[in-house]
Amino acid sequence: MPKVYLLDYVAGNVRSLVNAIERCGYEVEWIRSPEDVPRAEKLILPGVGHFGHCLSQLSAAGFLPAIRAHIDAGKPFMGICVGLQALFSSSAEDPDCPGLCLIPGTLDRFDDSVKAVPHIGWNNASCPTNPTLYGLSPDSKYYYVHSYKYPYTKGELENHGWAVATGTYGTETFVGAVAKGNVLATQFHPEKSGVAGLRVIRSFLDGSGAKSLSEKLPQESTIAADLVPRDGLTRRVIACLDVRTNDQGDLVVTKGDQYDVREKGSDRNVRNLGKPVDMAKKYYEQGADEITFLNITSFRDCPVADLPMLEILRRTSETVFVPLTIGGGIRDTVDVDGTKVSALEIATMYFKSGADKVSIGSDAVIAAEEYYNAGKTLFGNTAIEQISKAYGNQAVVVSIDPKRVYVPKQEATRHATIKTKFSGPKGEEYCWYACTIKGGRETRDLDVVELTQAVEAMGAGEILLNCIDKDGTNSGFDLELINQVKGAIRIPVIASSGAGNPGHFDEVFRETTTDAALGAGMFHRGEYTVQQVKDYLAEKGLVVRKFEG
Ligand code: 1PR
Repeated sequence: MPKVYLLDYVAGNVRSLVNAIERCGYEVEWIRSPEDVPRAEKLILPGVGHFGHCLSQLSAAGFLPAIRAHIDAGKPFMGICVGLQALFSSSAEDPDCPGLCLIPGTLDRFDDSVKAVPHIGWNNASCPTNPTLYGLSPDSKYYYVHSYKYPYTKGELENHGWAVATGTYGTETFVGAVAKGNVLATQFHPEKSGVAGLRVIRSFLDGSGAKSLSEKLPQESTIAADLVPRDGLTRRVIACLDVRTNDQGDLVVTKGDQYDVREKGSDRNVRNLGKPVDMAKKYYEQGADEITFLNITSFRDCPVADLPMLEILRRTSETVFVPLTIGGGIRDTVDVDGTKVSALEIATMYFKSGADKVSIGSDAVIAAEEYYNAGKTLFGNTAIEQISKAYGNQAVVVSIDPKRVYVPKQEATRHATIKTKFSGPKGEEYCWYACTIKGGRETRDLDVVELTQAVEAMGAGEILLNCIDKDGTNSGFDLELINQVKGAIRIPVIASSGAGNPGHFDEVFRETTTDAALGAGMFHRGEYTVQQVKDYLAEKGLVVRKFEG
């Protein structure tokens, strides 16, 4: 098998990249010290997390001169995400830390005054001077997850010989990929961009991308006047699999009604809807933009390193090339032999097994309570802070399980209330949403506004917003809840709970500013496919990613 060399400089999630490279027929060899760089013919620099963290690790380990020498020697080089950002001179994310300075310019942060940041989801990488650059296609979408970007100015990079592909988020057009000579760099994650992304990796590995580039140098005159892609970020549709062991000891996908996952009959068996790995693959093939696994019971009767979800992730990430999130049990814990295991160590195991994001539930509620008790002080020791520092904010999702609490008037509670269209059992016109822990078993005196603002301050990158009242009811999302949370924070929100048909997805995207929507039961029961939901949204004029088989 031909080889490609991957630079190993920081703990990051590179498992999916390795899987994608192997899928393209290449073998990965790791470069662990600068002395090894010269033996690499093709070198990939995966970038995870924070610009300063990444560049200072590279610099401290002595990699920067070796990377420069590799590029100067004309050998193939590919940078991904922060690996693209590293090519620039600097970033506002860490102004004191210099980049490789191959491209003069400073990255800045997306404006979050009117849109969620990080920019998470599927967007364009369109190159008007060379539409099929490295296998890119103007009709395909690519998976991005980043808060900092290089703003695109027509002709600026092209005048220095770079071919540039762009995406547009809100009114901001940014550099999605650059290529020149032996160098390709993508802001998006090709390894998480389905078949469209695999095409880019393959064209780098087999050299066809660089060849087509040298045949077609960018000309400023050929840059289309209307560079802004027609549609930009798509509406994300996520399939969620709640996983637990059933009474026979098998790991199954289940689904509750308002979190009760047992059958209604007298035997009260855990509802078994299928096998996790098979179902994840099925949803990927139906066009799901992401897959979320929630381990809804702890598997604490086995050593942490043998957690069954690790194996599920390993197997899923071999065939599913969209982002994978894993939740459940991510907190400091004690292993069966008495060893303390931190939430960061558990997250690391999940990332190494193929997860792209971890989702934290109960532990986030406890951390938020402590944050308020300490007068909104951050100590840097929570799971959210530690994991987001090591892997970047985008890797940390907070999953919330709220329940409605009705009150007759706003003054009846200290919590953030809304006036609801659906009055309570005693005709109450107001409600607030109480956070729960342990899968809804325990309700806390903390509302969703308090929780989401606290975890945003700690460094969470996204909110998975469930709703116990709506879960499994097929009656549509709780639009009031979603609007309240969206009004409170800047990070993206995934609406969850209640989806029963494609119309509910259309409704939540139109009546709220949610960034993504998630369904479970309607997919598991085979009532609708993800593809049907997306077709419906497209018919209604919403932009979705089409699955490329
Ligand atoms: O607290 O960090 O260990 O995390 C536990 C995780 O497990 C949390 O994310 C919590 O939401 C989840 N969880 C715990 N118990 C249950 C349960 O159902 N008994 N599932 C549970 C939560 C909710 C959604 C569901 C949507 C959509 N499931 O993920 O998929 O509500 O369903 P629908 O479209 O069929 O309505 P920790």
